[in-house]
Amino acid sequence: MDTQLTKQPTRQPLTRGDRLWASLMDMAAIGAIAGGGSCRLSLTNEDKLARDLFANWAREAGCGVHVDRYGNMFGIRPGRLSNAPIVLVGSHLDTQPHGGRFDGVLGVLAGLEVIRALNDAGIETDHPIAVVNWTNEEGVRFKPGLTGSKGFVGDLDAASLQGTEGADYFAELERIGYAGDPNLRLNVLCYYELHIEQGPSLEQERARVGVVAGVQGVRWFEIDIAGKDAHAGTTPIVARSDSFMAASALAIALRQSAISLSPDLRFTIGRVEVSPNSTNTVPGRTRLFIDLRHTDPAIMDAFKQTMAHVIERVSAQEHVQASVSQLMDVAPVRFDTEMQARLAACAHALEVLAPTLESGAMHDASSLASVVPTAMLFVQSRDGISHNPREWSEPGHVATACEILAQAVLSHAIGSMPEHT
Ligand code: HGY
Ligand code: MN
Ligand code: MN
Repeated sequence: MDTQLTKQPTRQPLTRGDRLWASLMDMAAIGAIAGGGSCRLSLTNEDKLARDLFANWAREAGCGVHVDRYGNMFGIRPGRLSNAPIVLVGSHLDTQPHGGRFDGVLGVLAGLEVIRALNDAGIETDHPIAVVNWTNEEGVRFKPGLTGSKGFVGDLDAASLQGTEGADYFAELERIGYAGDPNLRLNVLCYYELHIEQGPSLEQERARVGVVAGVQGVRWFEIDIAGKDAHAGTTPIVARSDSFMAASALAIALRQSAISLSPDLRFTIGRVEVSPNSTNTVPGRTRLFIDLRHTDPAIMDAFKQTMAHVIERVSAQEHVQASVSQLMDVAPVRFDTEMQARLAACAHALEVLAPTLESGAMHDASSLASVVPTAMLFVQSRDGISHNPREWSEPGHVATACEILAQAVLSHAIGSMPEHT
């Protein structure tokens, strides 16, 4: 039972949770999949439709819409001081293949709701406020993930961008009409990201929202295993150089290594490519894609060393050649403590419990935190489920979080702290 049901905000909220919810559901209809989720892989036609809808909404809200070299979209609401740095708020519209309706989308549309609400209230701010849609946060179609936000902060080697199905990132931007201005630069005061927790903590604490202290580090690797294509019927097992069997032995051995290193080390193989992918051919090539996460880079360094030894041992025993490459490295981040305090103060002013917690999931805020003061607010996820069509957050929780976000953003944009600090 939600402990805040008995306490109602003492004043009229600035934002409209019903309007935000309606926009969430309208956006969810683009790329809708069975089970109530959405599939909008970055730079696909579904992503284009979502971008078009977001751009229309932003223009209707009086924003100028700007696109940068990486396809990041910025809806900018002017402030009184046109040269003042921008208060930036947003997240991503791209999804996982079996994505939910809230991961990323909530942060973009809550940012839009903040702008809509300021328009309704006739509030003019000193600083401009911009809502952003970052490109390819999920990293499904192109590696690395966090592509747009990494590009924005200058932490991306564009030449290293890889299309997982061979697509070309910049050609796809061109194809969907979102090849932006390579010279676009924004002067950002600070960045807020509202996101679903994607984990169980807030539900366990019976809290609607939580202030995020930091995000664990994330590294992606590819292990490319070369064996030998062979006939399934005529080749004795002992005579094979079977890349898939080697991959299987590696996967189990590496998982055991991860468990032995640290119970908090998150080791995942979510993508495997087997070639030639034919039932009656012993596969000559298998590629494993690893997602590794921990708050301590030294633990991930230790795993990397162990992985090299395990690959050497298994390759010898399975008569294959294997190479490993690192596809992404997102350092652990700590968010701005003053901005965390603002979020907590805004929650307090609404008489809402807002515990502090760590993020197991990665976010574009990890990129922004390297260049500007950054903070995140989480909304409770039912059963902690995400990257799954069953992802769900309560409308009341979403409305509360959006109101807190609006108050925090406004406190920067008009240059004053909320009460109760
Ligand atoms: O992978 C993540 O943690 C994020 O949800 N894309
Ligand atoms: Mn996300
Ligand atoms: Mn995600």
